[in-house]
Amino acid sequence: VDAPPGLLSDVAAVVGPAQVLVDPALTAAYDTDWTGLFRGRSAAVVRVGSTSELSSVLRLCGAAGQPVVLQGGNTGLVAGATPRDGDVIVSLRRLAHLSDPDAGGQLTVGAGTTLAAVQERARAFGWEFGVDLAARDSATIGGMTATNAGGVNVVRHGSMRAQIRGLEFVLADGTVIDRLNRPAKDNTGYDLPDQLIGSEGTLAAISRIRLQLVRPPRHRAVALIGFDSLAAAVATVQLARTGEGPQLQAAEVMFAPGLALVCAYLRVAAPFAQPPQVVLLLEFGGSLDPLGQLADVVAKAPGVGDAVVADDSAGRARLWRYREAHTEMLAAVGPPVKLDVALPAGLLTEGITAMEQAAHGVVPDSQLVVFGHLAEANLHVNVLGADHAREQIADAVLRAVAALGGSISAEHGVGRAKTGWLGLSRSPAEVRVLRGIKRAWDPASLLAAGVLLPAEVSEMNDDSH
Ligand code: 2HG
Ligand code: ZN
Repeated sequence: VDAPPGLLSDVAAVVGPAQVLVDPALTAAYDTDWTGLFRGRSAAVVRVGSTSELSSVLRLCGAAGQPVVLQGGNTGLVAGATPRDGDVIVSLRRLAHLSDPDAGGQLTVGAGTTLAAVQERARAFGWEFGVDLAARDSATIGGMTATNAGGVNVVRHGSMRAQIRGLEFVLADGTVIDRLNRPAKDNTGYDLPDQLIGSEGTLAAISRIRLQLVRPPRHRAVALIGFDSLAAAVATVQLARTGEGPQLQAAEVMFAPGLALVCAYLRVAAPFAQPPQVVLLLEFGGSLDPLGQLADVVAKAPGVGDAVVADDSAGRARLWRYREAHTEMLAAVGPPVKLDVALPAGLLTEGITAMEQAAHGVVPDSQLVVFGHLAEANLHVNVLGADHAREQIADAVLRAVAALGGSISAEHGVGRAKTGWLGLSRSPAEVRVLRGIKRAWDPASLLAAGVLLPAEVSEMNDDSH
């Protein structure tokens, strides 16, 4: 599918011909999602270099009725930034300028700034960014804002939403709205930046973000703790959250099968001689050395098998690697069916059993690799060995989660991959409101068409597809 005649040359006149890619060899990396499972043939990739270029490009596309997909680091896991055939991809990666933090720890960054660049700048000024995740070298702050990314420190600092003080954004018709430096208090109606956080590129293009940094803890310690039941690990997280003194920074869970695959993939020794069923990674940080606190938690926790602790940075990184390498490992041995669910806090064990039964009901010898953010009961469920039944596996597992009152997407978003199941987490009344919001922002429905909201015809029965 080609773009309307003349559109690409008009766009090239704005951004420069070198920033308009049409050669499939060059567009392939933008056309394909991170998992390699989703692909569209874009009409062009347009790499904008400033807010005003972004505005002009959206104005030209809008006037030509050209559908647009916004893309940052292309590390998303639900194909929210993947084009349909004929879409124009507007890449925001060149919007990568960032300011130094001010005395209060706020800084303004372009949407294309990577998470790693923000972390580095923050550190250089004695600050830290409150969100961290494994894709830090490629994931951009714009994409993380558009998806309200979570990551491993949500238990301490919240998700992206909690770090954002203001946004500059561009409407589908090219209008620029600057809500970057708004007053600390401002109750003058609907909060537009807040509506864009988690909108997955369907409402407007986020061009700049005002972030609030946090103070880093002076000392950190990480422990891997082995348990024979998930319930014991959950009880330990409760214990770890309640103490005074050093704060819980992360509480990540892994299970024996995933950990074994990670060790084989990384060619490293297992952390424990006797592999426990459940492994909890706890990180504490504080102005005082948290080792004592960690030892205390381990001593008081129920059903602890074994534990390893590190407080030097190399040792901490070594323990984190077991957890962070899960996604890479899965991509290498998969690609798996990727699901990202949240369960009601009290139903974790039951939820895992229900998800296993659901998957095995479709493909009896499929393998579930489960890990995730235990404090939020957010489990990443990656199903291997089910290539021929991806949709059916996803359907069965997500229905099992919804039946328990869980969310079908805890942090990765809905994208194109999960639209068919939106009705499992959102009522028809809610979906009607979401559609109204979409129409208000993007009346011609040119931004990320087919992302987040299922096709209009299914509105009558949003929980079936
Ligand atoms: C993580 O927590 C990410 O590492 C990715 O959300 C999870 O690969 C996944 O399923
Ligand atoms: Zn995650």
